[in-house]
Amino acid sequence: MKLYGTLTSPYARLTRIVMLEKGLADRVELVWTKTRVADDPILAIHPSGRVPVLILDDGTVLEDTAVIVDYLDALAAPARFAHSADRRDWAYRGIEATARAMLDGLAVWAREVIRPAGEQSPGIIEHEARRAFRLADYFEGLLAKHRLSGPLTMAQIFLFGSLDVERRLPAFTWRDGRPSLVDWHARISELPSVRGSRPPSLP
Ligand SMILES: N[C@@H](CCC(=O)N[C@@H](CS)C(=O)NCC(=O)O)C(=O)O
Repeated sequence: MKLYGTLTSPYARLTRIVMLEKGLADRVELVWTKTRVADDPILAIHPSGRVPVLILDDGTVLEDTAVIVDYLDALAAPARFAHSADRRDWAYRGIEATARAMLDGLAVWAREVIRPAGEQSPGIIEHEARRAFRLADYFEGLLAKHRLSGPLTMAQIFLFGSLDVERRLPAFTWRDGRPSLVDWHARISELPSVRGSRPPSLP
């Protein structure tokens, strides 16, 4: 199967982390592509033009991080992510959803600031910046609880993906005054799956 991503997509990186955590690297070919360009190559793969997208060997096209994680988790036992035994741990599920919301908001912020200066919306930037820093405070206070400190969970993967947006968005200065988050991020960054999911350097 083939997993398409761009060098900058945080969502694509999250699916690579899950692929590595599940020991599936030898079954997945990574394909680096581009989006939002003329003759967008991903449009030849599927009409939404979004990454990540996983093409199964029978040609089935799976887009969306949650669907791809679901598929990869089901492929190799033991189930740990979409199919973990504790999907009915609603306190945890709520936190996972909030970590996902953080990444979704940061993706909007990061996209807004790469638009031409005259087309950017200060209102959207301010709204998303407030959300991102508010959620950084929330997670700073929560790190010791709710499966954020133990073995890697989807909540942790979404939180890592969110914090990692700092590489594209220097204005997201989440490190200031959040020592627990800084320590947590440093530890997660060293996990083999997280290191291995880094995109190759730009040509
Ligand atoms: N809900 C999707 C979001 C994926 C997404 O926003 N992908 C971006 C890159 S980070 C994309 O492909 N953008 C290209 C476009 O919108 O045309 C998921 O979870 O996979």
